[in-house]
Amino acid sequence: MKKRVISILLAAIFLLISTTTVFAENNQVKNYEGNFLKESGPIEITDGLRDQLKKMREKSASDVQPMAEAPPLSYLEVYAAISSQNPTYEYFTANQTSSVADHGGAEMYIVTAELGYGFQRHAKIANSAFLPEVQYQMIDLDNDSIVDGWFYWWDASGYDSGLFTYENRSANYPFNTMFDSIIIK
Ligand SMILES: [Ca+2]
Ligand SMILES: [Ca+2]
Repeated sequence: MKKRVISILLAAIFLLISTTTVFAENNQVKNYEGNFLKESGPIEITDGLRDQLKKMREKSASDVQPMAEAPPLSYLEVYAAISSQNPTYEYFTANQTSSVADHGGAEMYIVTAELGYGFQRHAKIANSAFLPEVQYQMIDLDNDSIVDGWFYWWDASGYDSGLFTYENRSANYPFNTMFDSIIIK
């Protein structure tokens, strides 16, 4: 009787562990519903971002991962901004602390880039409530259709300026949190 309880318990624990492990995904896209981002054209992977992501990936490749398990976050940055006032993407470098362009107007979206998989994404501007995520797009560095990282578009429409902050927490071990911020002028 006791043995049976233990084996049910073990099965339950196994199920819990196996269902909480996040696996790497194929080709993922979510499209924004409005016109503004569609009309503004696709976002680019700048040479700077590509170099940084490749460097990070080589570094983390030495940490052995179980097959197909989604890798934890190893890189995260505020990557670009676009707004009615500045309707082409302004790309930020990794160490930039403020936008160069003056953003704002009826619509404004801020794009974050990250390598690995997170599950607790929080973006804010000027101490706002959490901003809604309106679009995402996978980053596939080696064209094998397995997602390496993500762009997320955060809706900051209605704000004229302020400190934009973004953090995310890894979906798998070691569940690390990464953070970045930039001042939007
Ligand atoms: Ca890939
Ligand atoms: Ca502004």
